[in-house]
Order: sequence, then structure tokens, then C-alpha cells
Amino acid sequence: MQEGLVIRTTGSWYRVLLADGGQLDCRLRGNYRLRGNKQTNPVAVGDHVEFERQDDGTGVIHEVQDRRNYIVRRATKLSKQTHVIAANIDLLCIVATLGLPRTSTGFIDRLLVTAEAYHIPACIIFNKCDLLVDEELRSIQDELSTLYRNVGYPVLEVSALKGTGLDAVKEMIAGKTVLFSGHSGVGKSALLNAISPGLGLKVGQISDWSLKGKHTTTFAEIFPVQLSTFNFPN
Ligand SMILES: Nc1nc2c(ncn2[C@@H]2O[C@H](COP(=O)(O)OP(=O)(O)OP(=O)(O)O)[C@@H](O)[C@H]2O)c(=O)[nH]1
Ligand SMILES: [Mg+2]
Repeated sequence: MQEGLVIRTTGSWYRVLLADGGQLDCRLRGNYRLRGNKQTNPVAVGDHVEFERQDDGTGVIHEVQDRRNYIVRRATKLSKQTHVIAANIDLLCIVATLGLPRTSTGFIDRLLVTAEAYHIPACIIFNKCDLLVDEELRSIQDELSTLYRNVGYPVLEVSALKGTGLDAVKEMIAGKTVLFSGHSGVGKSALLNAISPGLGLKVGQISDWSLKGKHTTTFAEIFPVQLSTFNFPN
């Protein structure tokens, strides 16, 4: 039996990252028992699994190791069933924007409460700061940043588009497994691309009529990122 990290889940296939950097597509052992029936997915990104290689070049997951923590989303508001978005997270980065789309403080607060409940450190990244073109928006941003800093959360102001504030993001996430979460269209994919240009993630459009994103990224995935925050003299 070998161990690996689940970095992507699609249907009944799980992409597993191996210790040597290789990847293997695995399925779950047929008679795998779900822990209770509350969760719709038995395996999530971030899970550490034990698997066995098959002759056909794929793998079979036999065990999912205990999770240090995990974060869930309810299927619907009333539903008892939950979907595990990710497991074993070191940091939750809540990506928010003041405009296009506008993130409400209610939304930020709900994510913060979730993070607290699951014992996951959280920070807030305000993206699209290049759009703070007038005094009024600037002062709303200052107020919000001060508010969340005062209650103890790190707050970063960045622009994925202009590339400002990225070093602070890199410093914050270095060496960690980080979940970027936030409304569609706030620029999660754009921000990851800006931090790690090799990723080439698809970036969506903001709808002209609803001023919201179009759910371009449809599933969670882990990207091993090589961060070059520090330049060593050679
Ligand atoms: N002005 C400005 N636009 C940005 C910035 N970052 C991203 N955008 C734009 O915002 C839109 C949405 O960006 P995405 O990266 O696709 O957003 P997302 O959060 O990944 O959205 P989903 O995958 O749908 O959840 C695109 O049109 C980006 O070009 C920024 O810093 N400034
Ligand atoms: Mg996206």
C-alpha cells in the first residue's frame, strides 16, 4: 500500500499526488464504507489516502486517513447532507471585492464563522483594488480592512490585474495548503495565475447584466505552487 494526497476529484476518479511528485488516477475501493451518510462525497481534495496500484496503470484507494480538519458546504440550505469542499487545510483565504461583484460583509462573516468552527486559520484578501478609483470607495475599503484587522484577521489588499500586493499573498501562503474561497467572479483564478503564472487557469467574464461571475471554476483542486517570493543572490 502506498500513500498520496488527493489533488482533484472528478466523478468517481481521484487524482492522487505521490511522494515522488508523480500523479496517479485512482478509484475508490468498491466496498468502501461511508462514515455515516451525511456527506455526499467520501473523498475530497486534501485527503491523505492509502492506495494500491493496478496492472492497468490506475490505482484503488483503500483508506482515507483521518482528517485534521475539513470544510463543508450544504447541498441546499435545508439539506442535512453536506459536501466536503476540502480537507487538511492550513489557511482559508477569503477572496472578496468591493465592486464587480460586491462581497457583502455578511458573506465574509459566514465564511469566518465556518473557519472558526472547523479550526482553520483565515485571512481576507480584497482583490481588484485597482478599481478603487475614487475617494469614497477608497475610504469604504479602508474601513472594512480596519474592521477585520481589529478583530484579528490578516487583511491584504491586492490587484491580480495590476500585480500589486502579490508578494504579501505569497508570503502568507508559503508552505501551506490554502483554500481560496469567495463568490464567483472575485478573481480567485486570476489571483492564482498572477501568483503562479505557469498555472494557466481559466479566467471568466463578469456578466454585463448581473455584474456577477459565471461560475467558471466548477470544482476544487490543489495546485502545488512553487513560490519565488524571495530572491537569493547568486
Ligand atoms: N479590475 C480587475 N479585474 C480583475 C482582477 N482580478 C480578476 N479580475 C477579473 O474578474 C473576472 C473574474 O475573474 P476569475 O479569476 O475568473 O474569478 P473566479 O473567482 O475564479 O470566478 P469563478 O471561477 O467563477 O468562481 C475576470 O474578468 C478577471 O479578469 C483585478 O485585480 N482587477
Ligand atoms: Mg475561477
